[in-house]
Amino acid sequence: MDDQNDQTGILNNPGILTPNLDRLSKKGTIFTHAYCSAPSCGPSRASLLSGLFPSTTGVYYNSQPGNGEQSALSGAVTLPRLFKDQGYITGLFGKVFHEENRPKIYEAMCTPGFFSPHTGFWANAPDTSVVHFTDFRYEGGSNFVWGAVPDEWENDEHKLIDTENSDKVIACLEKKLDHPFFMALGLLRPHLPWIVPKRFYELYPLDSIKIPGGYLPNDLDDLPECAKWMALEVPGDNLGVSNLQTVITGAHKWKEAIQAYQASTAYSDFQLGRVLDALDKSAYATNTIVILCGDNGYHVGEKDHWTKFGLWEKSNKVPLIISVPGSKQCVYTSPVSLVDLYPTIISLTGIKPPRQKLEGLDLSHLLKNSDGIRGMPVLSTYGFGCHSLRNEKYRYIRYRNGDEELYDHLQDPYEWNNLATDSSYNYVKREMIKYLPVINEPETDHGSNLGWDVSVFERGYVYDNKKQLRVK
Ligand SMILES: [Ca+2]
Ligand SMILES: [Ca+2]
Repeated sequence: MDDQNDQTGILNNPGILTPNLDRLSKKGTIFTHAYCSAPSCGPSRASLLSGLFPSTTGVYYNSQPGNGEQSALSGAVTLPRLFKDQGYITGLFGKVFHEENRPKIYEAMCTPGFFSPHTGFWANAPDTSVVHFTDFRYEGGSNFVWGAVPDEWENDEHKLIDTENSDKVIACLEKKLDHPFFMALGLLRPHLPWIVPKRFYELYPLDSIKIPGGYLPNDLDDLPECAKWMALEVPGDNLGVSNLQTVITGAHKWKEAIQAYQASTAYSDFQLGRVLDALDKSAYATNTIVILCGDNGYHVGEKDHWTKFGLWEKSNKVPLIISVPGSKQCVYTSPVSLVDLYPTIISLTGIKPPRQKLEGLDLSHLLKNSDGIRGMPVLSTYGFGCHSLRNEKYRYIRYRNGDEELYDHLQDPYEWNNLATDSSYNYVKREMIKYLPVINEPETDHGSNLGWDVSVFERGYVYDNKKQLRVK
């Protein structure tokens, strides 16, 4: 699920309807504190699918290829390639890798007839002039739009792309397959644009929508300048958005945007349910491992920030469920990483490992023992030298210029109180710093569409009283 944050039923959010995530979680282990390696689609997926950290590969941004068939991943064998090379039927449907419109890459990794490349966020989306969409427009990001389409369109030529790709996976599960299979379905929603059938919007009447509990006015006051810049300027790949919170609240669209995001989660969950139904009815019901995950977290106003592209809890926390046939329901609460999936899948399937040295940890022993220990803080990275570490109690953030944040999650789950300048916590910082990556590949390509000025951390910035950044 693309851009699915922790606003799900499985992560204890009353009123958020994800019946199919709930259903899957009853047949496996739910990881209540799972985090991406990078709070952005491309580098997160590159890390998950290669088993390597962004700081090792240098794949930090969406503009960089992250599919393993190109040089940016240093020839790492990606998960689908690993299974294909060892005789599995291998299928990729929708947004699995981030790059759009690269059918040749999917073709190279997949069994003929078992793929449907990522064709972009607007694929199959209706003309916005045809149906009623929000009147919110933001020139900084054409994706930032939402609206409902008629329910009946789902059954005819107006099928949305996630419905269409789910149909393709269902059709594969109805086939008699003469080899074991590895299949990945990349659902686009709840990524923008939030275009889903009307009935999903109707689940959340506008007057039921609440401002997020994690929002605190003036939350940024105790942050270093780099963090303020990251919160307000969104060094964000494809949006180029500046101070989106002010724009959205100024247009009185905060609750409407949250409604659209929640409706998109519900739609994506519905597609998951259709695939799970097909699996349950198939010949593979009792011998298939199912893994459900997001690729990055998502802010809807917390820290005056929208989307992902940050090093806080909200940007990095994702849903993760691993369901192995015959396993019982289990809840694991210590932090784990999506980079752990590669070694875990190897362990669960018995497939031979790739040539690259995997950097995640095998979680398979935790599936039966919720008291087991992963043993290391989880690393998330956004940009060269900008890291975040999360253990059971603390989140420590360190930017490339040395700026820091530290939060005590037992006392402060929303990360409101930055403890980094309190010397009584120096021992915590010293312990965390040991786990920062030793290798930090340079930013070989920070891309023309990033809006990310690589020198921002070195130059030093100040804010004026309108929260606009000015060079010192
Ligand atoms: Ca994403
Ligand atoms: Ca604060």
